[in-house]
Amino acid sequence: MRDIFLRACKGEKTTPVPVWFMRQAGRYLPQYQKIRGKADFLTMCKTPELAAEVTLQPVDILGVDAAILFSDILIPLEAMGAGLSFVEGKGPVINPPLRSLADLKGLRPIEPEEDVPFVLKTIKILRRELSGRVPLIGFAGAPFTMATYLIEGGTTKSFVNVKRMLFSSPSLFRSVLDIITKVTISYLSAQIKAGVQAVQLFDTWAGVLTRHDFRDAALIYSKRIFDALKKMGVPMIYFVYDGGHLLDLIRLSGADVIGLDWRTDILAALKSLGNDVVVQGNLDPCLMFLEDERLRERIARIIEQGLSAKAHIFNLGHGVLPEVPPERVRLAIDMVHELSS
Ligand code: 1CP
Repeated sequence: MRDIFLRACKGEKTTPVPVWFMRQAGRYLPQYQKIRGKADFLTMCKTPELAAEVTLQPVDILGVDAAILFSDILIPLEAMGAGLSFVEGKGPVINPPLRSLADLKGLRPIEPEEDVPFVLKTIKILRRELSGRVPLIGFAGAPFTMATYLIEGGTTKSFVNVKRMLFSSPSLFRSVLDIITKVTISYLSAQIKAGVQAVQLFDTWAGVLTRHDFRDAALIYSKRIFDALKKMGVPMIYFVYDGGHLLDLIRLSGADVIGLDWRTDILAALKSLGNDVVVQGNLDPCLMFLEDERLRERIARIIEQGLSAKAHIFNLGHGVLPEVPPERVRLAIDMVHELSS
């Protein structure tokens, strides 16, 4: 197997540097669009053959060094009893949103084998199909980010409902985080038992918190998840989007790898993290539109900075944009390999 991704996760400086991209499966790929044209997004997630097929597309087409399970962070919320849908042009919707103790009582813990068997089946298909190629990454949303979707009922710009609950009903909010944390531990354990070789916890919205609130409402729950999974022995990645002001706290999470968005240079991030850490990132997804030579310079700069960390996994600072031509993505991956060899 091409194992540079797993070796880098464990702290080895590899040649070349491994690369994979968040949202590497998705709308920018015509091969994805073709399948998506026949099935809606939730059906794709729940049909193991389709989910496995789109997971493999970037491995086959782009030459990435890791596959990431095709699913969504919100899938376990549905299994917990929340009403989940993906509305065309609008994104995820949770209806009704969680606003009271009575709403919380409607949520239950999950038994992954019974409640999300399709995820585990997808993983088993993928391990078979990937054998001898690249490792498979599993994932989940971190508790604060999951709570945001539950309480806001979907995407938000103001975070007014989730923050209002955090500040005005702290004990209710803690109960929401507790149940999500419990579910996430059993969900990720099941993914690992089914065969994923690394896990990433996505904390997409925790960056809206002050340091004080991040510690109380995000970090301790994410840390609980990492502490519980540590004994399973697979590398764990923590990605907090827009978390530049939180890096020294993120370092305390217990994750093996820290994901960085593009706002903080790797060298600046290492001042807060210390150099004895594995980092993942952090090309601005919009730089993929640059002409070749400028793109090469930007990639070279990130690889150079990554050398100051214990080890480096190349990635974008957030997901691949739907507007990016697949040839650009392929070119960027080739450049990472070439420039770090
Ligand atoms: O075809 C479509 O219309 C669906 C678009 C889509 C896709 C391709 C959604 C809806 N989710 C996904 C896949 C997905 N989501 C993956 C697959 C693996 C890969 O990376 O290739 C992963 C890891 C996610 C994780 C995810 N979902 C996150 C965390 C990462 C991030 O982007 O910050 C979040 C916040 C979500 C929620 C979600 N699901 C879908 C969308 C469009 C969103 C974001 C909505 C928002 O901005 O609030």
